[in-house]
Amino acid sequence: MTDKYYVTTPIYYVNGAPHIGHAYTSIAADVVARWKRLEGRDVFFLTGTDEHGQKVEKAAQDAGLDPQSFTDGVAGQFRAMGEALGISNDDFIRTTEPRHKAACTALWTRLVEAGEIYLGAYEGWYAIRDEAFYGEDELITNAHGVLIAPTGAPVEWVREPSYFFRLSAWQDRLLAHYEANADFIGPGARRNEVISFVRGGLTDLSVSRTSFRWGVEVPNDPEHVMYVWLDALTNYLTATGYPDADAPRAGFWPANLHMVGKDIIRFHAVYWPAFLMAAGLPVPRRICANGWWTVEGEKMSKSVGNVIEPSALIEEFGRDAVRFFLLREMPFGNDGDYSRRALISRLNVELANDLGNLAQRSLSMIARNCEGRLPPLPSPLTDADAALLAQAAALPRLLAAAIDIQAFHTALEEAWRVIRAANGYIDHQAPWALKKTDAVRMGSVLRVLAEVIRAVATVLQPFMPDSMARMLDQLAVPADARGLAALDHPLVEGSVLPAPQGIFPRFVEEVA
Ligand code: ME8
Repeated sequence: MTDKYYVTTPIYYVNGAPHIGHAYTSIAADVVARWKRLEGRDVFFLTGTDEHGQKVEKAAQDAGLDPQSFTDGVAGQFRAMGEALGISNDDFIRTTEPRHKAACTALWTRLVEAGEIYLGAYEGWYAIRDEAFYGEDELITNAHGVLIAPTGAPVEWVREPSYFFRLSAWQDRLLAHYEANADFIGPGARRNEVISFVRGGLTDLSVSRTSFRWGVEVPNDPEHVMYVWLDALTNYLTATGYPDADAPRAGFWPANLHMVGKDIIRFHAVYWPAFLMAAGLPVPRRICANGWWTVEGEKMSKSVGNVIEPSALIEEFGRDAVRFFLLREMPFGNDGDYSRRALISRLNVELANDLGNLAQRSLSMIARNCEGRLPPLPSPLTDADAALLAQAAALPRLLAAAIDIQAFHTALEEAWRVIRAANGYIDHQAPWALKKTDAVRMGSVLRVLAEVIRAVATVLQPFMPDSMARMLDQLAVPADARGLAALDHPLVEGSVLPAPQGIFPRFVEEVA
């Protein structure tokens, strides 16, 4: 198996500012990227912005700006969101970059040469908000008797010359691919949804537009710009240097994982593999869709005025608390609700009480009673020592299995099972009492705890990079010994630990 691992986020539309929905998918992909690096894989992690199409063009017009200056501004906000959240992407792609236009042109040309694209005329419904075509049978009538998309987006009748991609010809090959690759789409509910959509029959897809200009020009026919989804999906190839087979990152294709929201699974699991197969290129290994966040029970929307901006949350609670909350609160794949109360409760109970106190209690006893030096491991281990150490040693395996199916909440539950067991162990062993009766055993208990905290902090680095780095600093773990493989070796007896400092303070809500 190659040690390369390529993971992506969706590229976000620059029609408006980032919110916690965008933050969520980026954090999830970031955890995967960081986890794979801990495993020692050669990771390429891509995020970026989707800057063409009618929706962005319209947003620029509304803002009174030309599309390029408008997208420059909003792309900057997405970049800043990533930095504020600690997203460890290796590249940030913008679809208005020359490298991307070159990749789109190359892919288009290849599809034309393969006979997969032909010129025709499109007549039908289009939703600018979704940048999607809908069949009449998919539309619904709203309370005012107006036809709208199944997503609720307004639709308009479009009639224009258009190039088509022979999607209908790929139906059987797509179904065969889903059948042969059970992990291609996750979670299971989304897989079933995609399979039944494809079984329902595919029609050829309109892949160019002539009624506006803000897009990548079709080669040899500049009246047309490419359909924004063909343009957007190609970003994943662009970043590997496509079409240059000798580009430094060419070896990262096919991607291991496209992390997306459930709203865009069809584009990724149907259109994208069809384009790739038609161009004779390998398809990604897996597409995993997250559910949707509502806010205090309501759909997040600008008109309701309940949009939660990641920057405001980070400022108030800190980036690691926000990362932890979003991944812990919502079983990945399901929908979830953001509420301030739930966030504060998880922060105080799971971070401050369970994990923060465990580290603070253990490390401050080492500081006070062991001259700040790491005591020796017990020899022999008691049953309680062995049981707790074994639980901690199983963490890398358990988390790897959960993260490979993007079950982030399960990964965190596994870690918390060990944290709670360690809190039970410390209460039961009562090292503060041993101090007077058996100082050697007290040291042994604290050392077992130090090993467990180190294992927990190591596996939680992808979720909470800053605070877990501080926790590992407090255990004097060298920077080059923070990968999963380092857990095979115990900490160094006698090492001098820096003075412990609380990592997760309790959050006290100010009463007005
Ligand atoms: O769809 N809850 O961009 P986009 C959870 N440009 N996730 C959410 C969310 C919410 N309330 N709102 C948004 C596009 N997301 C295209 C993608 S990829 C080649 C092109 C997340 O700005 C979720 O991942 O509308 C969703 O798929 C993505 O943001 C959509 O971002």
